[in-house]
Amino acid sequence: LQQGWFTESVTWPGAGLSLQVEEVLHKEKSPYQDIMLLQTKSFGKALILDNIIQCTEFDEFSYQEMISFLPLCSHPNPERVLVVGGGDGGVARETVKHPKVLSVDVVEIDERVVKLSEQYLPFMACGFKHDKVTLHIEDGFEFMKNNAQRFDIIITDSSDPVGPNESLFQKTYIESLKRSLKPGGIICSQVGSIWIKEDQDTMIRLSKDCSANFKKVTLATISIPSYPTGNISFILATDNELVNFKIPAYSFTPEEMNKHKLKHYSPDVHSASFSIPRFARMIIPHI
Ligand code: AAT
Repeated sequence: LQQGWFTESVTWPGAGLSLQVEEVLHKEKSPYQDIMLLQTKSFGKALILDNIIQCTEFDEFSYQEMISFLPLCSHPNPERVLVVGGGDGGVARETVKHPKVLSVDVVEIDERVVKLSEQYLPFMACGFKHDKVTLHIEDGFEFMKNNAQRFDIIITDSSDPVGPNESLFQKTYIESLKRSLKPGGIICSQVGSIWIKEDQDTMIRLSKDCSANFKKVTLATISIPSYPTGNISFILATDNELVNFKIPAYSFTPEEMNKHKLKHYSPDVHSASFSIPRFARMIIPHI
């Protein structure tokens, strides 16, 4: 921490994203990663793992709502949901809002992320309290090996491909996602920013691996100020040819959106997020 600022730069070569820090609330080294909780000046509380911002109180809703409802609302009957990562509870909190969801299994590798989120980020960790949610402290990859053909939706809410999560971005990972899906299921994984060369390379590789395993593969992109470049993108894939990602199979009514306090996702934002700038379309084939 230099002069009261935290800078994330590992994920954005040659540039940095800085947040002004009022207080370091907690700092520790877990068996998996360095964990830091910060009280920032304008983004509220922030969770940092291995010097990478995972979420901030100010804008986490954007990421959590979109990574959840893009796949859920593209599926005609998303009853069984698996979340790989997501130890802060934010994706659990969102996914249970979909009326067809019966169960959500969250598989987080690092128990300390869960415990510290319960302590410092209760507005997200509240997701774990819901009856439909089951938390497993385990490697997502290992969990899927023992759970074939079980899920309608698998959301990879994982850290970036550095450190313990590198395996989540490999070909064998896509194959195991496919094995754990029920017929017609949908996967959705965060893949970083369309503006960052290293992330583009991940997207190129993953879109190719997804195309080898699924009939339909596409990319969605959203804006979020606390991730590098203010952008994060998701790869979605399915074997269900009836799925048209751009047109939600289930549209929340305005009443439902108010009831669930949705702040970013709506049926029209769903459709718009699949409109990708030309430069990215040209770089990333198969989407
Ligand atoms: N919703 C917050 C955003 C995240 S959290 C990523 C979580 O994935 C972390 O809690 C991490 O401990 C967990 N994780 C990493 N590897 C595994 C694994 N193999 N199995 C299960 N959980 C894992 C993502 C932030 C995106 C950052 C964008 N720059």
